[in-house]
Amino acid sequence: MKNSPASEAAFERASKVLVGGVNSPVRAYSAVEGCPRFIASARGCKLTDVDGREYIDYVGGYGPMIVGHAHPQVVEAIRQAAGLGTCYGAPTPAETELAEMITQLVPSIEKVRLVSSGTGATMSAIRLARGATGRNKIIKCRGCYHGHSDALLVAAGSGATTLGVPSSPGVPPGATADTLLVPYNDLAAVEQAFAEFGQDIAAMLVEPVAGNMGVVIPAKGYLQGLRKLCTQHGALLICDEVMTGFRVSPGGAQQLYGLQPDLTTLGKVIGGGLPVGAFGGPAKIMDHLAPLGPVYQAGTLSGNPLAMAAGLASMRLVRQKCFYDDLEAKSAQLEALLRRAVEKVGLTGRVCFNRVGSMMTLFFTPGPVTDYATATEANTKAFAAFFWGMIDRGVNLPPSQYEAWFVSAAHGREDLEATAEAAESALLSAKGLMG
Ligand code: KE4
Repeated sequence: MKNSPASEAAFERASKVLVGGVNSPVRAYSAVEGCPRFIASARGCKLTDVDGREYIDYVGGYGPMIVGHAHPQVVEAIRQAAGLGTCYGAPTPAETELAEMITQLVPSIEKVRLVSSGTGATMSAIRLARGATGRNKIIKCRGCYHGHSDALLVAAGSGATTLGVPSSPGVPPGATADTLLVPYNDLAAVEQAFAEFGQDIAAMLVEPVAGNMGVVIPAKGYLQGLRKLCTQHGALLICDEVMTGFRVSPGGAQQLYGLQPDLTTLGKVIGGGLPVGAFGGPAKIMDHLAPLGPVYQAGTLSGNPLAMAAGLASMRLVRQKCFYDDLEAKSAQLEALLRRAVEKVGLTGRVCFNRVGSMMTLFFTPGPVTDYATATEANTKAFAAFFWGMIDRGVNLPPSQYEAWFVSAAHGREDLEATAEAAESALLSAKGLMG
């Protein structure tokens, strides 16, 4: 592990006034033990840290940066919007434009409510589902992460699993008493939940492609099975597409898998890197929301003009012809190069690779990884050695086995080849820890 004096100094200073030196736990590098790299700037697929070191980036802000960092059209859109004012506390045409774009791309969404984070989107969607159905219980999957609202911070993935607190202190039992947990990809468990609580289940919330225990792919028929069970029991199916929305296809995972959810949550890509979230669905459900209906939801920065400008600029770029075909080609090439690196170091059959579109995870376990239980069998020490091997060779991965890597439109062939070359050496360091 190379030393990084400027990051170390920045981390020491930050740790005096920011809890853990960060504003989101996964950034603290707890799972890989070491000093987080403090970033000075980013452009395209590259980050530059405060020590002046450059990295090929696969964190992508944890999903938003699908067009690449500091894209000129996104930067210009933000610059222009900033000159017109940054927050009015009043509606603007830009919010309508982004909502119209979302409804055009996601046929299951007739009306939208914009918010400022994915957590805000999922928390509000759950409240809406409860208000619209008059029921209390919700079902979520172990290992899926839907943000940090109380009712959903139980058996949560992402940073919660990374830090070993999938169910956080400070969440009173009453807040999760109505949250039913099932394994991902297990339809029988969902059937059982409905058999026991059918008439009181308001919704099932699911990541259509799980990205917060590492990438876990829905088994054939799983999502359609959830749809059928929810319909059968009068519950709403909520697809949490905060990560997969406009990431895995032009219409998100629901387009990829031909799914018609009742509600969808969005975030990340639709904000172009600025704070945003959204939830949407048919008017007959959405109109239960204030000011039309009694279900309250609000936000000072909802539909913020700068976030709208960045989101619209990004969404215009992803709607360009061949955007997703090109991204798929790059992602498939990276997978092939990494599989070859795994083979070269003699780790075939000892690691496994899950990918959907431009989100992927290399698991340090033979696999297959199909749910939280199999994901958490991974050798996290081997992952940490791999992580540091990659950082030292100029490749920035999420600092946790339980996160997705993201390819952007800005990654070029030479970046992918350099990544695979770095991986070959980094895998050798990991191999020594795999028994
Ligand atoms: P935010 O509140 O972090 O904007 O979104 C919460 C959320 C909701 N739903 C899904 C499917 C998500 O992936 C997320 C957030 N993703 C994590 C990355 N695994 C955010 C990174 C972080 O916590 O710093």
